Amino acid sequence: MTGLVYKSTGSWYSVKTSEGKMVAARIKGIFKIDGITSTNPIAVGDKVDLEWEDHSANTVMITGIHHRKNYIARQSPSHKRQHHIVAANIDQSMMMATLREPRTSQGFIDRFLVSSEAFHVPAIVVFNKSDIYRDKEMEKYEEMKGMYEEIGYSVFLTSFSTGKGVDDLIAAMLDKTTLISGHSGVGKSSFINIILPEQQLKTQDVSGWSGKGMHTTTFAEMYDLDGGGRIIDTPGMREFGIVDISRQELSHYFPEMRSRISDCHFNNCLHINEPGCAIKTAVEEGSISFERYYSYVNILESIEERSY
Ligand SMILES: Nc1nc2c(ncn2[C@@H]2O[C@H](COP(=O)(O)OP(=O)(O)OP(=O)(O)O)[C@@H](O)[C@H]2O)c(=O)[nH]1
Ligand SMILES: [Mg+2]
Ligand SMILES: [Zn+2]
Repeated sequence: MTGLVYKSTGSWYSVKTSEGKMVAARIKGIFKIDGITSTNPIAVGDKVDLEWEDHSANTVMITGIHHRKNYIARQSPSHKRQHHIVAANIDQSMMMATLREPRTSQGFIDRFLVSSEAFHVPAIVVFNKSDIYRDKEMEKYEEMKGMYEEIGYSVFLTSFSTGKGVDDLIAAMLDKTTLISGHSGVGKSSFINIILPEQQLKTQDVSGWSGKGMHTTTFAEMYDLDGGGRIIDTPGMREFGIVDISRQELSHYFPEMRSRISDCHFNNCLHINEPGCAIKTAVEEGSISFERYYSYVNILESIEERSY
């Protein structure tokens, strides 16, 4: 019997069997997958082999894991040297950002985009809570929309309070497995409550909003979409720790840099102060956004600081 993991809460997993039944599963034995150390051997989206443990109690044992098409991992917040696999076998990743309550920085968005590029998962960017944007946030949104669309990312403006932009976003998820990520309080669970009203996930109390983020969602969980496709809600995160990218390859994960790297004078150019750097020239000419270059430099420095 095989199954698909819909939720992982640590030692127990919710798995939908190939017959369409939701069961509680545990791991049998020790799993070592692809030689990577992760804090969670099995993640939401994994396809697994199952054996019945207790038929009447609906519990099963996970006895094997199928090859992953892909996965998204980030640095475990508690053990920096370990990976935390957020989800496996996904078709696209959605960065849910807000420009107010809370404000998502471009640095955070760019780290997420770099990570998606590195894991070969197409990414889209959503700016939610448009109903509370003032002129200055709308200007910022227009600026970021232009910047991201120019380099190939789709950008959406939504409000889950008014319903603005929701239909377009739903259309972009049809027949795909989409992973939603973003800070706590941006509206990830609210979105799922809109598209799957029967779920009614816990969301943050409006009156309790402190600007700090209380992480209402505590575990990643996958849901089936009515029209086909799946969506994975995740707990909000404060920072996005990038894993396994070397300084040398970082610029390959910036689409606007990738196409220009071969024009740099040195083939190991890090695009900082090397002579004949095509990336720096493009930034000076305005064909690469300064803000994106700034994110690049920041991420590069964070890789350098890592001593392992
Ligand atoms: N004004 C406004 N509030 C929104 C919108 N979308 C969601 N909210 C509110 O924002 C708060 C946080 O929403 P959640 O859906 O719980 O956020 P989350 O991203 O799931 O947060 P975590 O589970 O902590 O990661 C709730 O009070 C929502 O009602 C929106 O478009 N506009
Ligand atoms: Mg949530
Ligand atoms: Zn260069």
